[in-house]
Amino acid sequence: MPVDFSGKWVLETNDKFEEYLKVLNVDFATRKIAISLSQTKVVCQDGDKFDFKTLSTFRNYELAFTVDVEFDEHTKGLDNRHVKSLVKWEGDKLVCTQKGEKANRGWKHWIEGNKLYLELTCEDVVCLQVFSRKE
Ligand code: YOG
Repeated sequence: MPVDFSGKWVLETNDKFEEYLKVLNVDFATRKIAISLSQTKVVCQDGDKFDFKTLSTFRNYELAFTVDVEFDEHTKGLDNRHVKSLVKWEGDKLVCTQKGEKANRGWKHWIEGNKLYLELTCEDVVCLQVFSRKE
């Protein structure tokens, strides 16, 4: 059975998120709000087609893509940059590289047990978010 990320996931732990925001040049006030937020990930997967919604009371972010197809991503409402993104499978991990102004930027998603993991990387900073299934 191939992996299926579909579902509603709620953030449980968020290690080094503020460091990640800092390296993206997110200002102090926004960082303080962002680190206090509960985040929900709503994922719809249809084979290699994905729709990710990251929801919070402060801002929402939506990203739709197909694996192995490069696309232009505007991180609107986040750090507001334009990057060229490409998502690939590495085994059962979904690995995104975000080419642009910031070096070594990207993310990885995987599932282990009943948890969804998200590793967010920029330059030398790695943030680890762990989500558990909602309802
Ligand atoms: O997810 O790219 O799941 O798109 C936010 C990190 C915070 C306010 C999470 C709002 C970027 C602004 C999305 C939080 C932080 C902070 C809820 C990460 C930058 C500025 C939207 C992401 C991928 C993988 C799918």
